[in-house]
Amino acid sequence: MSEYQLYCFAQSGNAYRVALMLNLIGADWEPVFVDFFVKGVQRTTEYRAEVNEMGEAPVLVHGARKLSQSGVCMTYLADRSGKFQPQGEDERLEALRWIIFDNQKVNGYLGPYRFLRTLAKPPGDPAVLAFLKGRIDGNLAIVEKRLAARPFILGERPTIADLSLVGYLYYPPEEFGFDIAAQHKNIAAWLGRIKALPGWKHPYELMPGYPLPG
Ligand SMILES: N[C@@H](CCC(=O)N[C@@H](CS)C(=O)NCC(=O)O)C(=O)O
Repeated sequence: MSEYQLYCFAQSGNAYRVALMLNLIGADWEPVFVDFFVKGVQRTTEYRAEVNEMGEAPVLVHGARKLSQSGVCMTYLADRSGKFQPQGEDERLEALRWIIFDNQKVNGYLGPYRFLRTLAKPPGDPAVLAFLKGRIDGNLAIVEKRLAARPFILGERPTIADLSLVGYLYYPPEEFGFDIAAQHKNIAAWLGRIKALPGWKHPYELMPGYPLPG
């Protein structure tokens, strides 16, 4: 058995953060498929009792330890590997600030937007989609501005704050109905820098469950 197991599925940008980090740090890991769309395993009593009481993916398993919340999983991996780790109190707080902003307002809106637009059956209410799109545009503009002055979110080197913020950003533009990279040149360049890191893989290559069964 591999050292780490990650409960995940290909369409999950929340899980992708952790899968990508595991790959980038060269960890010995394997995915455990969460059948989110067909069986809805994350909603079962068993999953909530044995895997994650919050009913979510990702969950990172390391020996007897089970961690959820991608920000927590990445912090754990950064502390153990020394890679993508914010250095010192100021950087640690700054990374946490961007991870929370991301979870709530960047990928925290992008994930549900893409789900309601492209994956949910029936698709979401247009008024809800319009609300989310307004929030997404405003928050992507904040990230775009941040990246105008520095190559990575905290400065000169990539940290877990970057790996959090890229969560949904490599999925195909058709799934969102708009092209984030084409509309944000600093975000596009930053996505390119992260993509160039050794071990980078696309979410559909890294995690099981793509394509979805017809
Ligand atoms: N903030 C969490 C978000 C996790 C999350 O919402 N995961 C989704 C899958 S992408 C989920 O499992 N949702 C449960 C459900 O909708 O039933 C993280 O970063 O890990």
